[in-house]
Amino acid sequence: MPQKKIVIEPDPILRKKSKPVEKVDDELRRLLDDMLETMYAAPGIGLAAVQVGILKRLIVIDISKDEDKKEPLFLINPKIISKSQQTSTYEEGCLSLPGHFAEIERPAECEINFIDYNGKKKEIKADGLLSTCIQHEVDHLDGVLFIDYLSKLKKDMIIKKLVKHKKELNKIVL
Ligand code: K2U
Ligand code: ZN
Repeated sequence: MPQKKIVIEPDPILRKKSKPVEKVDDELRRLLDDMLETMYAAPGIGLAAVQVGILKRLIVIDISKDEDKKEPLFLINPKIISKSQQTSTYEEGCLSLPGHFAEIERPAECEINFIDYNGKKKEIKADGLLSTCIQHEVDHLDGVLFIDYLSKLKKDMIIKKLVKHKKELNKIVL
């Protein structure tokens, strides 16, 4: 399955709201498989469809550390239905903001409902890194990036560096 190109910030598509999926069929499963392959190759532990330029409410996640014991999660039309009062802080990164990391505080636990790879409705509770990753990815589906939780100064500095990074990349490609 072909890996897909990851959209790098700043890019207007990363600020758009993704649309719900109407039908879970083989074509959608092929897209989910391509997203998962793209995520593993990056490497990353999560990826939202908008990060490969597709405005559908689709997320793939795999926080398993063991290369041989992959445990992918496919989230179709995920909806966060509850978040804990208690918070936790993780150093977050993002494949669309390569090389930038920041400590981000989020609700420690969350509960989501979604449709799975086979079209079945599911509901799970998450804590730890999985909870953080789910919230990070659902943010993507609503056009929100982790840098939006930083001070304007820090956010503008990261975007300025990414603009320079993209110019350098374009020089190499052209
Ligand atoms: O949106 C993304 O690019 C997914 C992030 C996943 C992530 C979300 C929250 C906290 C940490 C990571 C990418 O996988 S970033 C790459 C990465 C991988 C492992 C740990 C930290 C960052
Ligand atoms: Zn991200």
